[in-house]
Order: sequence, then C-alpha cells, then structure tokens
Amino acid sequence: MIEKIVIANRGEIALRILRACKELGIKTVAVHSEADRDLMHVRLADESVCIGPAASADSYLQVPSIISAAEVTDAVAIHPGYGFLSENADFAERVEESGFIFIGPKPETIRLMGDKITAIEAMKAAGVPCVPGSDGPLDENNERTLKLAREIGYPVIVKAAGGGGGRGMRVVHSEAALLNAISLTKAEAGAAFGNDTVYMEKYLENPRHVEFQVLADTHGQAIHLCERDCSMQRRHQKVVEEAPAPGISDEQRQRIGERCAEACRKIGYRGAGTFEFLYENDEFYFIEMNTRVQVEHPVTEMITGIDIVKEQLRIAAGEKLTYTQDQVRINGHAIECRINAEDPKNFMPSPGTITDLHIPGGPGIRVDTHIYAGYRVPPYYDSMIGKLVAHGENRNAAIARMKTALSEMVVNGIKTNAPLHLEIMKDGAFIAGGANIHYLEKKLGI
Ligand code: MV4
Repeated sequence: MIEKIVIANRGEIALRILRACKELGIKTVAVHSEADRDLMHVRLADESVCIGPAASADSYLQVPSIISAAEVTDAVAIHPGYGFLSENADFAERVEESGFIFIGPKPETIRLMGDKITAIEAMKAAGVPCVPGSDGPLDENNERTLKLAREIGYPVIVKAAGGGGGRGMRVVHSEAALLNAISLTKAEAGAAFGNDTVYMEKYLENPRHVEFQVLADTHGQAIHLCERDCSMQRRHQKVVEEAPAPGISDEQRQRIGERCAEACRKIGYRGAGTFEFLYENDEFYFIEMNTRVQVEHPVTEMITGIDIVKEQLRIAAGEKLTYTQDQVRINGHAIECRINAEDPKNFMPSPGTITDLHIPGGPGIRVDTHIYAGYRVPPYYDSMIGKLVAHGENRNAAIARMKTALSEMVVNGIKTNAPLHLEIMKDGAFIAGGANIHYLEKKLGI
C-alpha cells in the first residue's frame, strides 16, 4: 500500500479522504490555506503544511506549492478530491513528472474528457449512447452547419468543447438564430476557456440528469456501481441526489452500466469516474465524463456498501478491484441533501461562526461534514458545509429518515438551506420520483 499521501483539498472531502487513509494505514499530509488552519482534517492529519493565503488561486490552485508539500513531507501520492485541481490534466502531469502518484486517471485521460468533443468521440466509439449532434467541431462552412442543424432538428444546443458543467452553452430554437448564437458562444468560449471550438447537439427539453459511477483498475478490470439521479439542481448546482434513479429497470441499468464499464476498459481508464447522461423518454444520452470522485459519491456507497475512496487508494497503489461486477448488489435507496451555509430564501452565502451544533443520527443516517461547534465557516470557498445522507430499504423509507434527520439537525450561528431540503422532501413531485432538471428552478420561481 501507499505509505503517505497529500490531501490536496479542504472541507468535508478532505476529511472523507483522511478517514479512508486511516482505515488503510496510510499516513496523511493536510495542505491548507491561511484561512483553513482550523479545519478538522488539519487537526487529524499526521502532518500539515500551509500552502498560501486564503484565496484558492494563491493556495489550493498553486501547483508548485502542493508538489513542494509532497516533496518536503516525503509523500508518495496526491489525492485531489473534487473541484480545485482534480480535473486539471496539467496538474496530474506535473504530479507524475515530479515522481508522485496522482490518485485519479492518467493525465491524457483527463485531457481527453476535458475536451467535450473528444470525450463524446471516444464514448461513441466505445458503444456509449450519445445525443444526436454534429459529432465534432462546427467549422467555417455555414451551409454545412445549417444543414447539420436541419438534420438534427430544432431546438439545438451549441456547446463549447472546453466548457462543461453548464458553462459555455446556448439553446437555439430556429434557423434564423443559429449562426449568431454560434458566434456569441465561440466568443464567450474563447474568452472563458481559451478555446473557441464549439459543437452542436439536439436540445433535450425535459431530461433528467442520471449518471453512472464506475471504478477501473490498472489490470484491465472495470465495473459500474449503478446510477444516481441528480436532477434536483439550481443554476447547475446539485441540491439533492439519490441512488438508484427512480424508475430505471434493472435490465436497462445493467445494459448502460456495462457500456460504461466496457468504455473504461477500451480507453484504459483508471480510478473512479462518472458517466453523465441526460435521460428522456426512457433513453440514455451521454453528455460528459467526470474523472474525479464526486460530491454525491456517498449515495452510491450507501446502496452498494462499497467504499469508493478506499477503492481509489487501492487502485492508485496498483491493486486489483476488490469487487467483480457480480459482487455489486443494490441494497435499498439512498438520498443526499447538500447542506450549504446560505440563506434558504435568497441563496446568498452565510459564512460565520457555528455557535451550536447538533448532528442527526440513528439507523441509515450518515453525515459527511467537517464542521464542529465553534468552527468559523470562511467566506472564501464553496458554501457547502456538509452532506446529510439517508439510506432506507426503499425510497419512501429513505425520505422518511431524511425528514426526521433534517428536523433534528441544529446548526446555529449561520443560515443553512436545511429548510429548503425539508420542503423538497415534502414536495409531491419529489415524492413521486423522476422530476426533471428544470423542476426545482420552476418550483422556486426562477
Ligand atoms: C444539455 C441539455 C439539453 N440537451 N444537452 C448543462 C450542464 C452540462 N453538463 C450539460 N447541460 C445540459 N446539456 C442537450 N443536448 C440540458 C443541459 C442542462 C442541464 C443538464 C444537467 C443538469 C442540469 C441542467 C440544467 C440546465 C441544462
């Protein structure tokens, strides 16, 4: 096993990674900003290194500082968590060139998936179903572009190859609006990503966001861990996630999941990953792949009993996957509520000191959080302060447990979105299951 790793992240995921390391007997180095000296995982880590000022750009995004921290502490590997440098191919490359193990896919795989056009090309070639579209960049030939759009059928969506996660895209409803929409999207993409390449897809009007979790080792084995439904979102920020996705048949789950696992084998994928699909009228359409551990990984862990972070560490150490596909069994249903330090009415961030804290518990409840009574939530980072996860023998049981847990939870001193979560848990369309990606914003009146 790996002897010592640097945890190149903060907050709940840094603590989650630290716990997995402790269970596997791996020593840990916490790297943190000047504003994060009081983080829980910094206290619990074997060593810690301050890597710069509060602003992420000066600390958590500083590649040389993180690599230096690994060098001075004699670590052998770096876990990037999610966000920050986790999907930065140049970072992964610098980590490997410096002689460390990057806990994630090969740099070239991150680069392949970072460009949404090459990602779709690779997945289509591997037999993963994709959205009908331009199958490549749009070029200067406007006649060709107009013809393509006519064949796809309006509405279409123009997306930046360097975008993803909702950045750099534009819906087009008519031929008259197409060429101008492409110019605007290209200009925005060039400024935002330094890459003005755009492509086009059929715009699906009311899809759900359903994603498959995969694990792949360096011995050519790959498995899927079922899917998650992440349709409850606001402004491209997921609010509630669940597994399995309501209404997906086991036959379809195994069919699509196996396509994802096979695609991993074909491209030599390594580590944990997520295939993002839009799901509409009982069909799956691949849109993007995430090459990191995701915020919502606990719902998958709850229904499969598989520790995804420990598997990441084992894979990085060159071990074979602990599980074969046959050993992956779905048990019940799990729901995750992202708890944010924000005003539940206007969604404004609400940093500050947590004066009193009561964390809920009981059967089927899991809380992944780094907060404690007296902790001061800094204003510099993402407002997510934890994740409340409820598992039950079925979806209704999980909802009932989530409602009980939400009503028990006390986080005083700051505002949180717990009241919004209670409202969602009592919402008719949520209870019915299968609401689409627009449902929450419509409910909130956006
Ligand atoms: C789409 C789409 C409809 N049709 N692509 C937004 C985030 C990025 N990952 C892809 N996104 C979308 N791509 C086609 N062909 C609708 C969205 C979309 C969306 C997707 C997932 C979750 C929330 C969303 C919110 C708005 C739009």
